[in-house]
Amino acid sequence: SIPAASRDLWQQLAIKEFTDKESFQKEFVRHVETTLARSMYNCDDLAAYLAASQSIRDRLIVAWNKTQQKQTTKDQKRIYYLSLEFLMGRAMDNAMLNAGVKEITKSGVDDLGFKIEDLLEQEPDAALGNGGLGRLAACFVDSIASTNYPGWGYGLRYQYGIFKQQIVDGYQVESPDYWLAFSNPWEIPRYEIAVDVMFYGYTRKYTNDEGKTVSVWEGGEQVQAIAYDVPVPGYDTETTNNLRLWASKPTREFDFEKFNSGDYESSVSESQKAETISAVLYPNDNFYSGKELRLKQQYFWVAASLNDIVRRFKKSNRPWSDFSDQVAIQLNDTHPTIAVVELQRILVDMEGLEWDKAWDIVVSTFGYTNHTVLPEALEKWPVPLFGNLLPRHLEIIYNINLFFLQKVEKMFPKDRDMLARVSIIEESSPQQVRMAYLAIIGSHKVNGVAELHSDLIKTTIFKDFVTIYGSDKFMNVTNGITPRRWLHQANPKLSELIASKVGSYKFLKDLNLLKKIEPFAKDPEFQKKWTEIKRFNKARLAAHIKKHNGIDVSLDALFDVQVKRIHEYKRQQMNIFSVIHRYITIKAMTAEEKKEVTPRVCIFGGKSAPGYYMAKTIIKLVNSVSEVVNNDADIGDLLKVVFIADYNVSKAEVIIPASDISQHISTAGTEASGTSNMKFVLNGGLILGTVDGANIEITREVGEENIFLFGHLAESVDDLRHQRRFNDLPLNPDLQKVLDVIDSGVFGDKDIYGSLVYSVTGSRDYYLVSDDFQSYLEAQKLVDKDFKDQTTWVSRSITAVANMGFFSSDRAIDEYAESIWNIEPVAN
Ligand code: 475
Repeated sequence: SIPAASRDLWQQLAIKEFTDKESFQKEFVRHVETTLARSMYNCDDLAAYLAASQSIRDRLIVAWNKTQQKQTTKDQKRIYYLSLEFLMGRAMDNAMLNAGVKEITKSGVDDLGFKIEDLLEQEPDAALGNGGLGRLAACFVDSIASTNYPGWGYGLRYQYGIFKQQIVDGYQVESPDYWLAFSNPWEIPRYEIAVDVMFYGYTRKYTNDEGKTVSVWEGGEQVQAIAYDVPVPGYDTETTNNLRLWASKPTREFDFEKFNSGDYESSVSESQKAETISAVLYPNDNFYSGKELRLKQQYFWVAASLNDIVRRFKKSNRPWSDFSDQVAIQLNDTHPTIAVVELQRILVDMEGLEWDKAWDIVVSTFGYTNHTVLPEALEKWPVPLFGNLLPRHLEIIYNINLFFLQKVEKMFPKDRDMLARVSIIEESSPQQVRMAYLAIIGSHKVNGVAELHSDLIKTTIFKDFVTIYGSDKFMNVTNGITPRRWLHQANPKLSELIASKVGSYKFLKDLNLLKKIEPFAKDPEFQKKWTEIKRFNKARLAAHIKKHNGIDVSLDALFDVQVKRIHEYKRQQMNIFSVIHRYITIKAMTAEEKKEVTPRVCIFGGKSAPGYYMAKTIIKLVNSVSEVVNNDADIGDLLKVVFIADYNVSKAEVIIPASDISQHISTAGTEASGTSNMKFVLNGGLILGTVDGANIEITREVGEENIFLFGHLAESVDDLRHQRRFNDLPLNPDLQKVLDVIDSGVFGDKDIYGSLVYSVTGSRDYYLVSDDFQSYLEAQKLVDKDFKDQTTWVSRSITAVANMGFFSSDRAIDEYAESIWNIEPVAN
């Protein structure tokens, strides 16, 4: 640190943030001419984007430094959010908004010959996530900063985020996401913050000086974790938190040895091997694939993060018993569960604590959030693979399991089945480590992400653990979304209109203030403006569709949107089947009957996991139907079908504000929460949905007259599946008609769709498409009818928005802070 005598000078020289247009412009030009080594003669939009970003980033860093200093001085308990995915999207618009410099920047670049909109378009998405889980983490870090909680995110700095999706001949084709190609102004590399992480090797026991038997783990391979810090600015506050992402690098020692032995080539190939750890995001959503590299990623990221957290704690010279008064760690799904074991290892093997003392600290530190009940998504690592990569961790898991099972045995003597059911080790061949069980046992709170989901985990997959621990350990925190990005940035006109009635933009921090627009739901003047804004947003999306799909869509048509990862449980197949039903119905109409049809644009978007055959077939069917329907002269504007390629966060920001109806139609009990449902309603669209996930709570808040619900309830799903499995139930007749049309070859060779058709017929229909089809079509009819009465429709839209306050991620974060993390905001 700087000698006292020089500190005054430092203080005088402290960086001043730009505060007006002129000072921004100075910074901008300085970055163009020095940082980028360009001039006014060769500054294109990309260079201008980079220079503007650098200027804003400098500002964030000043706020970031102040925040870190303040948080260190206050020394309050911090929350560390461990997530393998942070689906951040673009940073620039959000940074300008949160830092309150949007107007300055906009007019600043305007004077200099640039349009801010063009600059924003230059930024690649930070697409370090698959879908809901990753985007939730991004909303959460925004809210943690905006509500002034001291908190860090920890993740991996993937060189390649989620793949880019192209549609070729109707099929999804994947290509790499080169998001770092033009440098990333939003990260600060911290080469000095490097952590060595070990894999493989062996364990050894020895007796130390005090006569205690201790275990060591040694002889493994080392890789280095390098920190990259991404400032996370809060909205309308100086608080700027940190998202620390780790990248893998080879360790110097390792290279050096090889190099000295003359084996230069293999030393370089070792380096490449080390770098592959953080190279690529696994592109699966709601699906577990047991690849060794994935477990390596998990341990690499967890070990680096815990090392960082423990190092920070040790600086305070507190006793270990204070650890969980200073540190809360949230596990975003089971992906970071090895952290439970790593902390126990640090405390026992490295710091010499007694097992029980250490274990109390561990359990009071961790909380675990479950995001899915789908069995194919639950992580189970084969014991041989696990023990080879992390031998000491496996031993510790066996110990944790032993002590846990002893406790269970005492509670339920002679219940062998219970012991087998709850053991962390599944007795299959090979044996498997059940990560969700380890997460439950190692945490003081376990939560689901919407009420139904939290109830379901208590009565199904984690039932035995409720019996063992009691139900207080299990709770619900319904998901939320950040209104900054998902209302103000995505829909600035609607935000402005709302502000005109609320009296300010305070609703962006206190979303319950939306209630104030409810009295205007039937106000003709307000309705007119509301309608104009929806139309403006539809025109913006129509332009995107024209540009990328070459399809003309009418703004008078009902925009019907289903955008999310493609998955059988989300039932995009049911949606496209109903589109085909609509198509054949219209085709069979007389000219007179056609006059009564509500014109529709059916918009689909979403990526399939590269190895998910059924999801890929659904994409192909949507594109084939699009091809046929859009070119059928009998149909005209009555029906258009569009597949928007490469759905991502920045496309969502354009698509969501343009919807009249969005679909959230998962088989009841399968979608844990859903968060896009919240985004659509917040932007004035209504929902067509099943009684699933957060749809249920949205209904409670906005009123059942303002949502279109259909389908069987979660409680009947088991019965229905049973009946399908063991009885030869007839297929829904309307669905049969649709499948017959597909079979006729209208949408291309019927063999392409063979397995998709097969999956919804007879005893196979696991997601109950056939059972829900009738009620789905009826709900669709009601939508068509209701859309014709625009006055009522718009008042429903306004009423729904007015009642969405609950779904702010600020509320969700307050709930976590209060009932799981036990942390307080740092006063400004
Ligand atoms: C739910 N992803 C949504 C959202 O809580 C919910 C799982 C394993 C491996 C890789 N990715 C995953 C998920 O499980 C996931 O995204 N779950 C989603 O979490 C936030 O709103 O209903 O499906």
